[in-house]
Amino acid sequence: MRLSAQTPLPASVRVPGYDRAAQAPGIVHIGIGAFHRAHQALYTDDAMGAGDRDWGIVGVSLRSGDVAAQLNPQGGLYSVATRSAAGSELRLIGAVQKVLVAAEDGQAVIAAIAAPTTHIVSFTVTEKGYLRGADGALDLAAAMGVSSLYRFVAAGMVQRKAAGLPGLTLLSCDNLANNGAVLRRLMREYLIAYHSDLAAWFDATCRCPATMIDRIVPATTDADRATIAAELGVRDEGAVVTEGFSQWVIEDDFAGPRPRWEAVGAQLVADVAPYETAKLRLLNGAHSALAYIGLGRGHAYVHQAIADRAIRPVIESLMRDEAAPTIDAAPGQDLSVYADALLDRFANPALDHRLIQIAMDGSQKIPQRWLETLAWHQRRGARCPSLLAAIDAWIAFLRGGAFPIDDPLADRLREAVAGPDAMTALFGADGVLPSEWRPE
Ligand code: CS2
Repeated sequence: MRLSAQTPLPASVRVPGYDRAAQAPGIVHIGIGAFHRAHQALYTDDAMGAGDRDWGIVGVSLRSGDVAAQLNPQGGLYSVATRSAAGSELRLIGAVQKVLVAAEDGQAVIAAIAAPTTHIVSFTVTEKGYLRGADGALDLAAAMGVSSLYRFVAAGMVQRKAAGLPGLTLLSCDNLANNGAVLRRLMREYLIAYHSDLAAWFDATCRCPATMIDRIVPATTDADRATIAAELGVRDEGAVVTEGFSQWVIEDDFAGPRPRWEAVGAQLVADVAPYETAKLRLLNGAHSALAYIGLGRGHAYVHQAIADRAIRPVIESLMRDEAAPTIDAAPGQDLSVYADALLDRFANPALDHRLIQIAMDGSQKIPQRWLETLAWHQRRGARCPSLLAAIDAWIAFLRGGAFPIDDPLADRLREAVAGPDAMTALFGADGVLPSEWRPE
């Protein structure tokens, strides 16, 4: 039997505390993977549980029909399993109403963005989904392609403007530095190239707040689905598995109404930068180092790599000695306590977070995770031995042939590491990832 609104569930499973059928869709979310389902959708579910109305989510997959096939037959319902050493907890999320596949039904996506009830379009499309070229500017050719978020958002905005509807809040929930400002700039570049008549309307009516989003959500496995089916008593093809920890810091700059996410644990602040930078350089920086160093030493999971006595001190020093000093902490933000908490989260034995999943798309992740820290220290005449060890491990990973290289720049990376000076070919002025940091 398959999960649906009609299936009886064990009393231990928490269910949505509001009338799902009575909610209008208020959010269109592009890139509805496991992360969105375990994070933003859960906060929105909580907000509706606390009394907010009409914040149903229309999920969009740009290309793959997988999530639509998982969720639509279940009326959008799915469960989130929270796992820690202390035990596991299961709850049902009702915020997602349906999932559209842009490659199959682009008109429905555009109509959802243009709907008068929609106020927010949010994104988890991963770093590469923003379609930036090597210089950081929008890759205009790619942005005309089939998996371009910009095409759909712009087409929805054309209809909104024509109908005299208000502008939108475009909410990036990806691990980019200054994700709000980056999305605003790229969206403008797209409009100026292809819909110049919309640019002024976009500037005047739309907002792109920055966010820091944090929750470790490994890809769901068949084994996870089987365990959850045993707990639920029915099959849930859309189930996600995550840790207990969750954090969401959002710049309070919206074009119109929004859910009261601050009433259910999110932090609405004036400046997200200190949180975002700390998260990218400590958490994500350590994650990528764990991935490449860990895989090189034969580990499969994050909890195994952090338990390795040859790796743990490198990760500790990467976070405490190299990344933390580069951050201007916000009042009350204690980076030493943050690093302690991260070490515990990495060690979570109940979560099998695959290193190979984190190793994906290194070219898109490494600049904001490692290179900004390296540049900061280089300007002060200092070196970062732990980050340099991580870079060596990345180069060994790219050279090794033991794992497939899943990266939009895979060919250029392979070519760069085949030569005698991989460092310069990767990071030099004409390298694959030119940065302010220069290898010495
Ligand atoms: C990870 C992130 O896959 C990765 O690159 O570093 O997905 C990480 O788990 C999240 O950002 C945690 O919030």
